[in-house]
Amino acid sequence: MSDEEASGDGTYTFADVSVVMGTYNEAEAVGTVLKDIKRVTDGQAEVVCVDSSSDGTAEVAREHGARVIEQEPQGYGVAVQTAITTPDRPVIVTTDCDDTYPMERLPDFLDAINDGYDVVSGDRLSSGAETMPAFNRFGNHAFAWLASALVGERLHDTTTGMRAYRREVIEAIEWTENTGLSAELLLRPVVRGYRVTEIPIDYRERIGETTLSPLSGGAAIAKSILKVSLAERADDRSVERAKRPNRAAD
Ligand SMILES: Nc1nc2c(ncn2[C@@H]2O[C@H](COP(=O)(O)OP(=O)(O)O)[C@@H](O)[C@H]2O)c(=O)[nH]1
Ligand SMILES: [Mg+2]
Repeated sequence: MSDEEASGDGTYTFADVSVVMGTYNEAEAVGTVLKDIKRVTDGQAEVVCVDSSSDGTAEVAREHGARVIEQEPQGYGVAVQTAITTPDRPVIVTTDCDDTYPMERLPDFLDAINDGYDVVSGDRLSSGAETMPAFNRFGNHAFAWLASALVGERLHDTTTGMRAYRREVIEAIEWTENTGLSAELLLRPVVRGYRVTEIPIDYRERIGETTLSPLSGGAAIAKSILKVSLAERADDRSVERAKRPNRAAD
């Protein structure tokens, strides 16, 4: 039996899953999130927190059995890049540590991976996301429209924090973005032809204060979407060109 097939029949269980997150002064929320993960996965999922807090989040996370990696605060994407590249389990789930994402849906994410998807993205916007501040909701819809137009595929929520990935996808791609990492983690696999699906999820009100500024954060995300989509499209075209037989006129 290989490591990749812990249940013996090629179907992943929560023993094959790492749930990972960046944590930045989330002491109020971290206990709730980690308890939910433990309950829903029967304590089988590994939890990795990349922590930059000064409010005791790391201690609470350790008390709840998480593996904690301490890091200077350098932004969302720096923490999440460390978080997704740390586990050696075959399925990696990202989430925020603010109690906004429904951990009770973890089984649905795992089911979609077991159905053959490489990336399963939790779409907050299709169900309304009424708990999201209106400015953010508007911005997130706009990002999804922009990204959809650029990659030529309808995507509903490009900035969600809750996704499941096969580890091969994480390892095959070089990740470059910080605030825009969430969009990058969806767009590069889409353009490269990985099997990507979105599943609608509910989104709860945050416990504690947001760490991201909507204005400067929003500008950084828009820039990442443009940069990543255009770079991927250019690569896509050069692959197409390389596949074409040589012609004398070229
Ligand atoms: N380690 C670390 N985590 C971060 C940093 N910035 C944001 N996070 C975490 O990343 C997640 C997303 O940030 P959040 O404030 O929820 O952004 P929002 O969902 O857009 O409001 C949260 O769990 C934060 O604690 C950082 O600089 N370092
Ligand atoms: Mg959040």
